[in-house]
Amino acid sequence: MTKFPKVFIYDLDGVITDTAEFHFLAWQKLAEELGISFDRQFNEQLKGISRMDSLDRILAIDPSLQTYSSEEKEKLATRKNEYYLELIEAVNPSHILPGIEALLLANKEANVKIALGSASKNAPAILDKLGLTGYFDYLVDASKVEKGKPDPETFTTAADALGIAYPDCVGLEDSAAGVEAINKANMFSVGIGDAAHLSHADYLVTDTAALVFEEIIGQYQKKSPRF
Ligand code: B16
Ligand code: MG
Repeated sequence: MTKFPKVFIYDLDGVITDTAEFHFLAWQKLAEELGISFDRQFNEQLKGISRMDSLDRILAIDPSLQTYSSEEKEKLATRKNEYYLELIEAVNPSHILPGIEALLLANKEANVKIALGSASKNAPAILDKLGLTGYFDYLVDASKVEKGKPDPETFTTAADALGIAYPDCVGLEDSAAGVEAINKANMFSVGIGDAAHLSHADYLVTDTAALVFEEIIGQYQKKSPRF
């Protein structure tokens, strides 16, 4: 019998909406205040990574910035989040990336469950602002996991909560760390973005507008002997 996935687990930032850009701008503002700078190329490695891990990677750019106590680092991370919250204040349903709502509807029509697998503590609030919360059967955000991406826990937590075996899951991600997490969970990975960062995805599309439900299912079925 042809195998059909039972759930799609969506990353949030960079997949459902382009908050990845706001994370970049907020980190850049903090970095400038600390006298360091980084570009979009460097930012690729921050995608999907937790707030504190991102700060550690930024501080590592300058060896003289290794002296912060954990309390001071908490304050820096909070300051970045304040910049980020200002940037996302105006987020509304028009900020849903192209193709995403059609894909969610296709999930519903095919009775394939929908979960969120995000590293962001702000994820539930952003889903609400986008008006998408009602589509989701289960939400995993940073508060539900101990180990962030590239550890598979974000994705396995969603599957476990829904009682679905990992090979029956499709994960959608824009980050290298997230695709690695999906693969490690023994799920089918859909990468959204650039082959330079996401060549390890089972199936890669350049942007969300290229996501087509039937195509993802076809690619999943081609690869499913792996599972
Ligand atoms: P917050 P995702 C991730 O979300 C972002 O990609 C990453 O850049 C961010 O540092 C992380 O969430 C934590 O976000 O500071 O809002 O808790 O891509 O996994 O949906
Ligand atoms: Mg992301």
